[in-house]
Amino acid sequence: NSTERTLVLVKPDGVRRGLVGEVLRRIETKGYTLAAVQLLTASDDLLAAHYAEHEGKPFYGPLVEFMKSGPVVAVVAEGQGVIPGFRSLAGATDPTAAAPGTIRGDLGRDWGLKVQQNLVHGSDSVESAEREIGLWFPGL
Ligand code: DAT
Ligand code: MG
Repeated sequence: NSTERTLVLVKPDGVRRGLVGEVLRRIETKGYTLAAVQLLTASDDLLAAHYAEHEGKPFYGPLVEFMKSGPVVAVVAEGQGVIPGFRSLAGATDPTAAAPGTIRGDLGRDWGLKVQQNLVHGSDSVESAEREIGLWFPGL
């Protein structure tokens, strides 16, 4: 339970809907620290590397297209247990199934919703976090 870092992305739907501040507020009020924040539109190469584990799955193409559809906010958050802790704040992958109180559960919409439009990404392990931080923040 020592201090660790995770990569959070506010996805294009979250940026378009003006929810960047709300996501950062939840990270900060939980007690995590923001170590880096950047607004950018991701390239094909960056997204291919970021989502390499999902290459070949049926949702991979739509996922990458969606992630390129507008700017995202990339965040490095720091704190005790922040990797599972942020995933717990985010809630279940499918916003229609995510519990109330979570980012996806409170803010996800269920009309016309695609699963990839689930507002946020959070790293799922120490190894993924270090790999993803290196991709989105080279040199950090
Ligand atoms: P998570 O973002 O909760 O870590 P994941 O790593 O399994 O979920 O999948 C990455 C993203 O891909 C996820 O945020 C949304 C999309 N996705 C996952 N499963 C999907 C599915 N069955 N249909 C459509 N999109 C999916
Ligand atoms: Mg994942």
